[in-house]
Amino acid sequence: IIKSVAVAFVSNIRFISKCWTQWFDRDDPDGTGDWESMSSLRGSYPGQICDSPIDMEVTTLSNVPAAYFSCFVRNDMDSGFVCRLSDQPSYQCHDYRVRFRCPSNFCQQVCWTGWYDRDDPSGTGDWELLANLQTENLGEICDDPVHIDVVTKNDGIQAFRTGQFFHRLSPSQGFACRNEDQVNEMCLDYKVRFGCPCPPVSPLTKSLIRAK
Ligand SMILES: [Ca+2]
Ligand SMILES: [Ca+2]
Repeated sequence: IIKSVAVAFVSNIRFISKCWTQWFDRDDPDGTGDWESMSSLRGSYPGQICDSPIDMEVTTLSNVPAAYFSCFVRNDMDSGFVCRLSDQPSYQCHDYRVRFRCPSNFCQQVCWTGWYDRDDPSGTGDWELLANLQTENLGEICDDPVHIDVVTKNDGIQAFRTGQFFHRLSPSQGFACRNEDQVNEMCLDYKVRFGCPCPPVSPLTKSLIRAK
């Protein structure tokens, strides 16, 4: 009986998705707390979290599970994670990070393009729209990207960490920063890349990979 239970356990394990997102740490615990809520994460990392996560993991940046602590106003897969200073006896939160387990098809076959920087913010802003990039780089970017990554050109800082306001930021439209939307009326110079579904691997390529 023990053996059959063990076999059932092992065979179930195979069906548990290993598709974890990267760790997300979009906020620091200053201000009112550490806000890693689902809505803000989806805004900061468009396309990088599946629509219906099946698990969530929260740890401090030094890898201590959040379960070791308590008093979180949000801590579930629908809302994400929020630690409010005002809920803590010490009026302090650790700096937490969050990742999600997604259905396995979410992880399969995403291929990133190279980086693109077609514009400088000297005119009306920094325009890195998908349609322009597709036209100017024929055949290099798929029709319907599923992810977008935007960082500053010089320092590689994630766009959302700069504090600037963006006119467009999505895998389907690309990126645009308008100077008129900024406090100092000047966008930084950004570069973008897109995550596309990978082309299918032919049977010949598969057998070559296996032979290596
Ligand atoms: Ca954090
Ligand atoms: Ca640019």
